[in-house]
Amino acid sequence: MDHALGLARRGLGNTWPNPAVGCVIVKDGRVIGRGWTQPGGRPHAEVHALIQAGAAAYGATAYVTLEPCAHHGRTPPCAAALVRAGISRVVTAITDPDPRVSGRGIDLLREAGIEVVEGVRAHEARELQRGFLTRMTAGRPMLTLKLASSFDGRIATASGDSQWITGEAARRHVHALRMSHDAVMVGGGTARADRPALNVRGMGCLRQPVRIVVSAGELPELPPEGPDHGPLWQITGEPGVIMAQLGSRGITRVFCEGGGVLAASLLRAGLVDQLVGYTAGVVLGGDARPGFGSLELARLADAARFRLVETRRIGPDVMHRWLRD
Ligand code: AOF
Ligand code: ZN
Repeated sequence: MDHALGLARRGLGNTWPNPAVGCVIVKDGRVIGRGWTQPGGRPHAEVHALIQAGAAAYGATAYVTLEPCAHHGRTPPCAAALVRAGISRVVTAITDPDPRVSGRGIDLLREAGIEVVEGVRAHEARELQRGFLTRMTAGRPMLTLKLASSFDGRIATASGDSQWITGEAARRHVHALRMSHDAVMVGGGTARADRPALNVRGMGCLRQPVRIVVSAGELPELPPEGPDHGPLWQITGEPGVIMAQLGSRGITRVFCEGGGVLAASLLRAGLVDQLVGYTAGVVLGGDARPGFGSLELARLADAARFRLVETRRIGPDVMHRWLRD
C-alpha cells in the first residue's frame, strides 16, 4: 500500500476532477503491475495497472489507495475490471465517498467472491486524497496557503522590495508544490503588483494548474492559456462562495500564494487546510510588509491552530508544513 500511495502521489495536480489513486498488483511476492490515475482523470489507476499485469493478474492481489469504482462512466467500473481479470484479493485504504460508489465497489468485489481487506494505511490515504475527499464531503477543494517570508514573517521591505527573500532551492520547491495542486490562486493586488506567471516551469508538468485571480477589478495582461499556462479564471465574491464554485468546477486542490488580504479572509472563513511556510534567515522589521492582513483576533483562543507534519531544510531556508485536522 505504501508503494501504491507513492504511485498515487504522481497524479496529484493533474487528475482533477478525479482523485489521484494508486494501484499495485502483486503475485507470488512480486509486483506485476503498477498504475496511477492518468492526467485528466482517466484511465483510472486499476485499469492502468491491470494492462501492465496482463494475464498474470489471475489469482493476484491488488492494493488500491481508494475503493475501486462501481459506476459506469466513460468505461466500465474498475471493480468489474478487477473481477474480470481474475484478481483474488483486493486491499484498499479508504472507501470512495462519491455517491455513485460509496461502498458499492467493495460489495461488487465481495459478491464476485474476491477477498477484500479494508482500511490499510487509511490515515495516509486520507491525507493524500484529501482534496478529493473534501470536494466530495464539503463541496469545496482543499486549500493550501503558502508563505515565503523573513524570520519575522515579512514578505517585502516597506518600499516593496521582495526579490528574493528565500533562495532558489525553496523557489523550486514552490514550483513542485504548484504542480501537485489543480489550481494556483492569488488576489487582485498581487496579480497587479507582481504580474505572476502562475505556471510550473522546468519540471515536466503534465497539466498546468488553473490560474485563479480573485478580483473584481481590472487585471494586467497575463499570458494566454497554452501548453505552458493553465486556464485563467478571474473570480470574485466571498471566500466560501468562491471555494464552492471551484469545487463544482471540479477543482480538488488549490494552492494560494497570497496576497495578505486574500490569505487573511480565507483563514477567517476557516477554509485553510494546509499551511506551507518557507522561512529565510533574514529580519526585515516592523516597517516591512507582513504576509497577512489583519485577522482582528481578540483572543488567542480564536486563532486557528495547525498541526506540524513536516519540516525540512531547503538550501539556506527552512520549510515547514502544517495541517488543519
Ligand atoms: C478508481 N480509480 O483511479 C479513480 C477513481 O468520471 P469517471 O467515470 O472517470 O469517474 C470518476 C470517479 O471515479 C471519481 O469521482 C471517483 O469516485 C472515482 N475515481 N476510482 O477506482 C481511480 N480516479
Ligand atoms: Zn475506476
